[in-house]
Amino acid sequence: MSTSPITVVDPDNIDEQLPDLLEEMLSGSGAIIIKQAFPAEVISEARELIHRYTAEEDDKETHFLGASSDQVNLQRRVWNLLNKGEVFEQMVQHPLVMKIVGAFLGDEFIMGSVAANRLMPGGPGQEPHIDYPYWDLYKRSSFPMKINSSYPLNCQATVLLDPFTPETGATAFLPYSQGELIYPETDDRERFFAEAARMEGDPGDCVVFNGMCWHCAMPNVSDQDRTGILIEYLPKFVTPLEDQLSGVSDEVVERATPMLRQLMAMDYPYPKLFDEAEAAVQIGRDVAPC
Ligand SMILES: O=C(O)CCC(=O)C(=O)O
Ligand SMILES: [Fe+2]
Repeated sequence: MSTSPITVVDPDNIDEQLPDLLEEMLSGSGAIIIKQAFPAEVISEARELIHRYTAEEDDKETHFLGASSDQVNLQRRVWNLLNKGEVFEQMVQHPLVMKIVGAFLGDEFIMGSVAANRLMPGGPGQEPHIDYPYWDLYKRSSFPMKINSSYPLNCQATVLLDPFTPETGATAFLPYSQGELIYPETDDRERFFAEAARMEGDPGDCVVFNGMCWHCAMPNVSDQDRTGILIEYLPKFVTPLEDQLSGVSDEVVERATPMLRQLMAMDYPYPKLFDEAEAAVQIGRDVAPC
């Protein structure tokens, strides 16, 4: 019997299971998994592209590696994936993930970032952390008073391109830690590493989790790669992390589905120059929906 605390999504029973999945992410272990969300061809195409980009591109900005900044070449990032292969346009719109995230963050949710994290053999782990928009919550005074975990402003999806095992550096997370909404202190790390569970899985699996949950990539002590596609979903009103509107080519924009347009926040109107807008009533309960 598996001892993994991660609830497995049942695609055939999603409507009935959805309330439990949402509760699990908000107040339970913090993570759920869709087994074999993507077929082998999709995974191998994505993997080839990430290998090509990590070979061709210079080292990129990364984060949570303060203690190992001399090893960024062993934890390689590829950013702005919407512009780096049609396969990623499909990957960010998985119907089951859209359904879960839409219920978790509100159905006009957007995507803040889609990037790869390729952990090479010997690559270092990260510091335990929480994700954007909470990722610098250690600067507590820069956040609103009484900010708390009662509703989510982030939902992460990690698509596994390689086996995620304790040896390859499967993401570690501390079940239930999302409840407090605290950026882990240095003193919390010992407890974190002693009690953390791992997001283990096979290529093609997709782990969906609450970014308020303490987590981190772990050292890759194996002799194989460990690449994950990290997708960050946000409610409609949170500023995206990556500037997709500038970073994505016209070609991608032109073929974007309505879902992809929503994810890229293309039709989100704010900030807006109201002085230049049509003199019409746009907002209010009595305005007919457009
Ligand atoms: O690659 C991983 O295992 C996790 C990466 C992560 O949590 C992050 O970069 O925010
Ligand atoms: Fe993270």
